Amino acid sequence: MEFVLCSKTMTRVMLLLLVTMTCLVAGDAGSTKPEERLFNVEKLEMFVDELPHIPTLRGFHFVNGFLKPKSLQIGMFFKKWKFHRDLPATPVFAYGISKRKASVPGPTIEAVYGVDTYVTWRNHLPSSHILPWDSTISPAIAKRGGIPTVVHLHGGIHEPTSDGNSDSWFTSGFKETGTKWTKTTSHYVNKQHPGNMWYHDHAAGLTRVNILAGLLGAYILRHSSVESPLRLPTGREFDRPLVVFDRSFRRDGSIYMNATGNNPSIHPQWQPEYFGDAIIVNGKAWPRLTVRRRKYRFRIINASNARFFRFFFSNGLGFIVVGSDSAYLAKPVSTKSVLLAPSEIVDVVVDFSKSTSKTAILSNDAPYPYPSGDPVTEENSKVMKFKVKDESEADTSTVPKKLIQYPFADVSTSVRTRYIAMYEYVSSADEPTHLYINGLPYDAPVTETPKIGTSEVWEVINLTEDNHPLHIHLGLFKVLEQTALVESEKFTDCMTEKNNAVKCQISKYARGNKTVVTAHERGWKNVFKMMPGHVTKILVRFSYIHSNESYSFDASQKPGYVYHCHILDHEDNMMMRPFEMVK
Ligand SMILES: *[C@@H]1O[C@H](CO)[C@@H](O)[C@H](O)[C@H]1NC(C)=O
Ligand SMILES: *[C@@H]1O[C@H](CO)[C@@H](O)[C@H](O)[C@H]1NC(C)=O
Ligand SMILES: *[C@@H]1O[C@H](CO)[C@@H](O)[C@H](O)[C@H]1NC(C)=O
Ligand SMILES: *[C@@H]1O[C@H](CO)[C@@H](O)[C@H](O)[C@H]1NC(C)=O
Ligand SMILES: CC(=O)N[C@H]1CO[C@H](CO)[C@@H](O)[C@@H]1O
Ligand SMILES: [Cu+2]
Repeated sequence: MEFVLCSKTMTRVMLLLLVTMTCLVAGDAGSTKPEERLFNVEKLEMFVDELPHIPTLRGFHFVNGFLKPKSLQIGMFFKKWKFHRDLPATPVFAYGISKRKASVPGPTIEAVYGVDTYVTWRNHLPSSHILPWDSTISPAIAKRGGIPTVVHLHGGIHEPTSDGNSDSWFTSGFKETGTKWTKTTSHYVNKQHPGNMWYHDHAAGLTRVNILAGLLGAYILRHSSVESPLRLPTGREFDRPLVVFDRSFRRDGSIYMNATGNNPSIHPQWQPEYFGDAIIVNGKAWPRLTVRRRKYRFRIINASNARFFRFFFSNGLGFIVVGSDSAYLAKPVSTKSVLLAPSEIVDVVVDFSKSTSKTAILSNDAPYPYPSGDPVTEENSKVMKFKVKDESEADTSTVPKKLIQYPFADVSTSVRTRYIAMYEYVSSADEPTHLYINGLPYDAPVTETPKIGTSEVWEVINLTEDNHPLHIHLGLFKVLEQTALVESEKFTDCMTEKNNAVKCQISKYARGNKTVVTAHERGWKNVFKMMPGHVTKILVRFSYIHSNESYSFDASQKPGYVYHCHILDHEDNMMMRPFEMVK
């Protein structure tokens, strides 16, 4: 059985190596009942663990009072992690400066504007994975064993050779490297606008399992002359990243991922979307935090594989949104709820002096899959609890009426329009088998070559039933409008046959209702939710957003960049395309 499933894309030699690692895991799931071994998270008491402070690493240092570039060494280690007081310790892959200090999420890297940060990412992982993986979709297969990894700084504007291209993977000790690997140290120039990024694994076909295993962390870029005048809440206690993701566990504490694919004869393990039962914040399931009656800034990063979150407070407390994925908004936006797709970031201020009760539960009511899936359960409707202290106190932090106004950008700055169509393919049993952008797999030759320093309009056509968060490396974008397709079946038929939006007369179909882009999502972003059955028009800028200076590095180098769906299970199964910048 395993042999038949796995031999499809493998030689006998590779098979010998992989049989134990992959195929047996897949086979194992069939013979014993995995559900019997699942940990019932309903048994975990919520809000018993304190919200951890994630360790921080400075990506700069002071020499004689001057800020100087810093070189960091960050390893990937196999260790155990306590996700909850009453859950046995979980084997994870964690980033850190040593095995002992490695954490899930990994250390928060703090960088400052204009000071280069260099990171040598080192793979110290064992020879086999802690999660099942699917060799039929993974182009990253280490012939000599080991786990391919590569790190992408999400939201970063930096050279292609430091972008963590999916084919630039490497195994433990750099024993083996992917086809596009060039060097051991990544160079993050930090010349962009201040804001929130995150780093995570990006190995071809393995991203979903490597991130699920724990390989992710936050990266904050600060620019004090721009940010200090805003007087937002600052400091370790009042300005905190909240890294949120979902996981399921087995009774022994290990992370549970279904090892049987939805189309096992095609892909033995791959499933179109991973959802976990427990909601984890900064490495603890449903933690709690005691807060003072004042303002706090939370940089909320959605690091789930596929779960969307719509956050709101149980006691009606609101959010003041000050920034999105990587950039400040021009003006703060007050809202009672925020919808976050996988890998989207929202930067909010919460003023607990306005709380009318002693506790505020951060909650979630997004169906999964979003938007048409199951309603949330009791467990995944709760995220964490804030206990608000009684004493009122003076608060010198503010939320100014104006934040940071970046130069005006509209369609008039666009030099061309591209059509980007999202396709899902199904088996005869009507189960998803894989997803493509523009009808092409990731490894087909480059078709997009934007010019450095220009802006382009991309019309993203979602021909599937899911909401796909599109992420573009290097470029930032503004969402211009989302328009429903009319007679979408006719249009889909044409696209399925011709794969050409112009020939299929998109303008004839893209004239349905327009969905209003919420106020806090009108700033610069690097991920946005592409609604099913809609055309989403975005303005993509291939230069800095805060100045007209050209990139301080050569963006036209190989291997270029990528754009992809950030549902990791989709990205791994080919919903990703390369692009190369030209001068
Ligand atoms: C695992 O996935 C298979 C195929 O989709 C499904 O039949 C099975 O019920 C799943 N197991 C669990 C525990 O969800
Ligand atoms: C996080 O991102 C995942 C996938 O990218 C998405 O499915 C999920 O809804 C998001 N959750 C939040 C809280 O934004
Ligand atoms: C467009 O919006 C109107 C008003 O809300 C609604 O009546 C109509 O059904 C919508 N049309 C489509 C195609 O969804
Ligand atoms: C960049 O140049 C354009 C056109 O000259 C101008 O409108 C825009 O304000 C400039 N942006 C910055 C940040 O200087
Ligand atoms: C759920 C949904 O609206 N799906 C639509 C996605 O787009 C295709 C093509 O326009 C439609 O056929 C689907 O109905
Ligand atoms: Cu997707």
